[in-house]
Amino acid sequence: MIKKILLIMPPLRFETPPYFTYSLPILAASLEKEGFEVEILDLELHKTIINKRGLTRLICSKKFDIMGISGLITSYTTVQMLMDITRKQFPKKKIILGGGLASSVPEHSLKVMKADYVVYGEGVISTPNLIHALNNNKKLKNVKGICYMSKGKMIKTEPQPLVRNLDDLPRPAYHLMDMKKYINHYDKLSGFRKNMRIMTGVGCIGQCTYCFRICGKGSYRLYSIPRVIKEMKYFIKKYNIKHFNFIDEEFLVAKSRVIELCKQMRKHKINVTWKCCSRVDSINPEIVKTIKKAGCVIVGLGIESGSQKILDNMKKNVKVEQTKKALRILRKYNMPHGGTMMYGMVGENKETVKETIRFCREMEHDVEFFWTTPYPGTEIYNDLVKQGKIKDEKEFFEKLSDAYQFLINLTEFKTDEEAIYWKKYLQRKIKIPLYKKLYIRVRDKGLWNLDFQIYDFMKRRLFPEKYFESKYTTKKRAF
Ligand code: B12
Ligand code: SF4
Repeated sequence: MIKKILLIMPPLRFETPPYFTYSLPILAASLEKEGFEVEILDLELHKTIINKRGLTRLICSKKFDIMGISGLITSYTTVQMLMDITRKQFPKKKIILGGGLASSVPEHSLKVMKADYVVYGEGVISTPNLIHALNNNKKLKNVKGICYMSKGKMIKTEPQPLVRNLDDLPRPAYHLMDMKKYINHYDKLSGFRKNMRIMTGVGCIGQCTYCFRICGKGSYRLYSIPRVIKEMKYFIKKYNIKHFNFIDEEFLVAKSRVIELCKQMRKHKINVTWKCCSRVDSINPEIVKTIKKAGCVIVGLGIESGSQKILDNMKKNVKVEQTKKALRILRKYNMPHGGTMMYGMVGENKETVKETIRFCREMEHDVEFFWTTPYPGTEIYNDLVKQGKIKDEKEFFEKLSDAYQFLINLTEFKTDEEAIYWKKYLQRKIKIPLYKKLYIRVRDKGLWNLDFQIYDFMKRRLFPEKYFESKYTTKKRAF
């Protein structure tokens, strides 16, 4: 009889402070609601012992009837290590895999990694249903949203319909997490000591070819405003949180809701700063003015490229002109912003590189470019498989990381060397003129009379911890 469930989250990154992830607290809450005993082992809090010996000792110290392991595809090696250790130490215990890794490669998870069951997609209904079925010897084929092996073949049951109203989900099981460990650390971007990640919705309406949607297409759903306010108040009261990071993929897309949320934040005297992410086509003057007034101090944008051809290949459904407009609006209202960029997309060539250079110079946009990385489950990955370019899946998954490194050449450049050369060329051609411009402006205008964009950029680099606490003194605007 399965009663005790041990859920494990592999570490996300080794060099950063503990990162709070909602995946397991949400899953655990739905399991507890069904009467199971749950323990969460978040390896983000045990980064120094992620080796065979350390993990063996840790796992052997736990009591459980079944184990569930989460993780993104980038945690492939750690997940495999965890499974191997568990198999050796507890040969009779069953292992369920879920989350980004298992949902994107269910067959590989069962056949190669040797998981007993995969829960794909949302998991909050499928996982308790799976365990009930195991406890009662019920047929697994009737449990939606899972995969398992039968007679050497993978059986994938029909998808579990999503919980449409997120408020119906139980509150994340914060009591199973050592919350203070995620809060009292320095955040590189915000500089605040007391900051917390918070989620007001999941999913996205986009269809980008390099993006994997764990819960499938059409999975965009939101928590209600009263629920978000309640959650923010809880964190402020209990942990004295001063800065929130909204982790929704698409925070600004539902404009009227954002405006109402901001209004409610002010009404409830939620005096915190916050960060959110947005597509460029969600930016307009009204929304920027509103979020700024409600405490937003930085907007993360997914710009990705300055070439229309590349944006079209990504199925980004955005025009370069829209991006420029969004940047101008943000700068006009003195709203700091990020803007991730990608290099190496299918179709990338000298011309698209030059278009991106022109874009970045014109918009004074200088960031590190990510390598376009074909994560499994995405359209660009599936195309590579069709073209026979992924010879050994396991070897490929083991190499997947944060997209800071070159992995596979998707571009029109004939060789890997050429593709790598043009990335360096791109970064150099953007950086050097921008730094020269900065030097000339400092020389001619003085440090305190720079336009907003440059001033903002310098402060972020030089004094990250002071970044959000100071008022911008310059009245001059870039656009
Ligand atoms: C916040 C976020 C981040 C955060 C933190 C990641 C994290 N661990 O939470 C940051 C910014 C650090 C990040 C980084 C990256 N991310 Co990210 N990220 C997200 C985002 C937007 C939300 C994740 C989240 O918290 N969701 C909410 C929770 C509740 O949902 P969930 O995690 O899916 O969990 C549910 C189910 O999956 C299931 N479940 C989860 N675990 C388990 C375990 C078991 C046993 C079971 C049964 C069920 C189960 O139940 C949960 C409750 O419903 C997602 C997009 C998305 N919508 O999921 C992308 C996403 C997870 N990220 C992704 C990627 C590719 C990355 C990067 C590689 C990007 C990059 N190029 O650098 C890096 C990887 C970093 C690293 N070193 O590994 C991909 C994952 C693809 C994959 N196949 O794994 C996603 C899906 C984005 C995308 N659309 O492609 N990311
Ligand atoms: S990349 Fe961003 S906009 Fe595109 S589908 Fe993914 S989350 Fe949505």
